[in-house]
Amino acid sequence: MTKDSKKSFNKILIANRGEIALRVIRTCREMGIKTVAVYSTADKDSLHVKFADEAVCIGRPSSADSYLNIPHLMAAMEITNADAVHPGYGFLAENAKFAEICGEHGVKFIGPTPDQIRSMGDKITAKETMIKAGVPVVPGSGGLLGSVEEAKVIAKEITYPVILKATAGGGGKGMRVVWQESEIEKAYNTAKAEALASFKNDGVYMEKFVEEPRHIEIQVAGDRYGTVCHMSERDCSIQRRHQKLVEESPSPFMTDELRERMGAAAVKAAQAIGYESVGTIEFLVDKHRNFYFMEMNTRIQVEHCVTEEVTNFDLIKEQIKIAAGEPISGKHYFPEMHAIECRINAEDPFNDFRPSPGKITVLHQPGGHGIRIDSHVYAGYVIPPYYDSMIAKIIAVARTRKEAIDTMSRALSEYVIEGVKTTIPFHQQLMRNEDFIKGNFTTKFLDTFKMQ
Ligand code: MV4
Repeated sequence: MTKDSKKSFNKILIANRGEIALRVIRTCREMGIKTVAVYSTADKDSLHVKFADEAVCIGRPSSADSYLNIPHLMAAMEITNADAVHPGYGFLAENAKFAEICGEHGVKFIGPTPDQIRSMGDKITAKETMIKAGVPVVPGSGGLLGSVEEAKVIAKEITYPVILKATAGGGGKGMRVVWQESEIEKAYNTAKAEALASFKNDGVYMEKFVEEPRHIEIQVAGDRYGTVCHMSERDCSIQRRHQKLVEESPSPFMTDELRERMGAAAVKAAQAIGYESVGTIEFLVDKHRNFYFMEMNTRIQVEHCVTEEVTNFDLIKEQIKIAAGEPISGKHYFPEMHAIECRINAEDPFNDFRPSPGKITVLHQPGGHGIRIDSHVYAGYVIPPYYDSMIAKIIAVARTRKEAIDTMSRALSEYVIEGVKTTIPFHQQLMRNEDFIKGNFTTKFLDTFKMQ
């Protein structure tokens, strides 16, 4: 740490595991902030445990007993005297109750306030807030559906196809597309049952179904003084069953004019809830370049790295500084490079992406010009079966999209992982796919993609 830089926090506890725990540790070290890792017994040999200044075991392998166990985490904060907690993504990152409990115990939650988390957690409330703020949303029921009869009336008004969504949902659970009136009763009942089972809340609402959209999201940062800036977009259309596999910035579908409009809408969205942290506004974009607010992610995301690479900006550092009360610059950031991220999962792309946990016997990670790898794995590491299967993110950066694809292809050809199956062959084939190379893809792309 340089002499004149101000220390925001003394010690940050990272309530997470894997590559994101390591990512936070790296920035903390650069800022001169001490770190505490927490780990389950399944993660005792994990790199985040070795690289943190201190480490505390918080329980058995299952997430409920460890990374989701609030009393265990609070005890770890108390015994290590941490003055802030970084939740990473997943686990408790968007748990308003956890953020609230941290505050009550004098530990700063590095993220938005509990109220800000809550205001985006319920999708109908979020949508109402966006309508009031003048952010475009997909036309629909406006509120909860009270009956199948009501669903039929509204569907007739907005015209088929329509989509039913859980108000407590997000990320695809409890969603049903309905193409004609004869299907609506069954779809309504199953959407409600799925919502109840997944979220203990059976509230569903309806929207016009946007066919073959792109998923384009805008990174934003806001501070406690009301300043919000937008920081380029990410195209996350390459998804499989609502799991992103590849993200890039800028979006090949973007124009300078659309970026200005979506950026302005994203700023309005964040300002509407007084957002103070880094966050993401997700939009659906149709073929005519109409864009619609989908949801807001009130956390740092897996794919934040592509934004860091195209804007040359450390988003974790910004997130920590905002939490410490520092003002942001207020200027918007535009992509100056092209970055593509491939998620390397321990999954078999030749066998329906089945998880492939186990020991990594041989490992060679690529490097060279334009390559960044964020990963917690090493040769001899055992991938536990209890958590998600992402083991690395590889990010290629270049001046143009074509060069970024070429750099990614080259790096993937150097990648050696033995002992477990990985998604590397999938990414190699994708980088050679004609439609991908042309930037000609929507969220439907992977439905028809076949491994050779
Ligand atoms: C939609 C949609 C089409 N029309 N809403 C999927 C996850 C959740 N965040 C919202 N999702 C969608 N909402 C309307 N009105 C299509 C999807 C969707 C999707 C969105 C982004 C990325 C991949 C997707 C895959 C299938 C469906």
